[in-house]
Amino acid sequence: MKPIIFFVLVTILISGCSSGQSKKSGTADPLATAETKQLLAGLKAATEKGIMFGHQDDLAYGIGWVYPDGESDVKRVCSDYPAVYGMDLGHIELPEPDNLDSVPFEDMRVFAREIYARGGVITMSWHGDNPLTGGSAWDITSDKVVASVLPGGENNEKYRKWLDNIAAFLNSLKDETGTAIPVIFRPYHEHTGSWFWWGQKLCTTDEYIGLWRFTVDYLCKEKDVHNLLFAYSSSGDIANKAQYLERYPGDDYIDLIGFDYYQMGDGGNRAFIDDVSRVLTILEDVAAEHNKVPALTEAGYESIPDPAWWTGTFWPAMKDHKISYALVWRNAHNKPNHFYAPYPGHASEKDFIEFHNLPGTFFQKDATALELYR
Ligand code: BMA
Repeated sequence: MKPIIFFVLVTILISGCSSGQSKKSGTADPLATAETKQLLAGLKAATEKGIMFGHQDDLAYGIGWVYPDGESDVKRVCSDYPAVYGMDLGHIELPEPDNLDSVPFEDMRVFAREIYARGGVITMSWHGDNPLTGGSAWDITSDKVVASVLPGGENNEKYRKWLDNIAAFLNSLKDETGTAIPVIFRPYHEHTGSWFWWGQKLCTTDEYIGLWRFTVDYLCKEKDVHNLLFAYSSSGDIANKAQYLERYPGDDYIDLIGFDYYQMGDGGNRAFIDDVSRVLTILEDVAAEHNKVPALTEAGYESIPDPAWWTGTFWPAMKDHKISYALVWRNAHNKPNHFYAPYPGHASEKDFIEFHNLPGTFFQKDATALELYR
């Protein structure tokens, strides 16, 4: 055998063995339900075809309305729901009947059923309160919070109870046949910034990774939650792969990877396109190496002051990248100008319809056709 052929054969054998041995292609939770596993496979396959559009609290409220059945600002504008629906679990840990933005958890349960029935994707973030001080997620007065909730810490028992409340809610998400509804769970987000109690300057790398692993292990192994895909998402201030991965909990704990990036101020269109595109390249690189699904987990331009932002800036920032979805933040009904998707009458309405009609953007009708759960 010629040395070169021998070398090629050995290389093929080694790479075949290593990918066969690793559990990288499975879900972080090995006991994830069939539908949850299928969702991960469905997201991977769809990423090759286009980018799904997501909107936070899409069904809960919008500009001038709160909680009526079937409403959605996105649908009001383009006659189609988003493909991805964001919700937030903040305050379920306490527990309270409504989340931190006044959305009743009972309503979220109904939304989850509707979304799953039409083949949409659900992702839940968690702006959980500060378990040490009793303040909000943004209370950064102590850098001992994460240490206090880890095993051995003074708040570990309390935190287990908080996770019990999360587990009970997630386990209650069922369709009409009793099948658990899969959810992309995205806790401890924007951790490369220092504005949440789990942020960069508020805990060490080991503590942050410990928090993730404790949470995943506790939910999946002790509370039998098996309808979750886990998403790791940094803030947008990412310079390189090493920084992105500094606090990565490990391939066995993560299914999706992403980052959050907002356009601030006027005239920053070029900077948004360049920056988002640059970090998406880093993300795609990490996703390929770790066999994870990449997504722009939060994005937007508050109140969308540029009428052509959707096709002129948002789409150019991501169009050359293979990512699963891009989710814009909520349309607050009680916080003036705090909205990220258009509503009927908004100046960017027409451009958003064009964005919806692009072959590369997927909304609910496309997601239904993609059969992500089958
Ligand atoms: C922030 C704002 C807040 C909100 C929080 C959690 O970005 O929208 O008003 O409470 O997200 O949804």
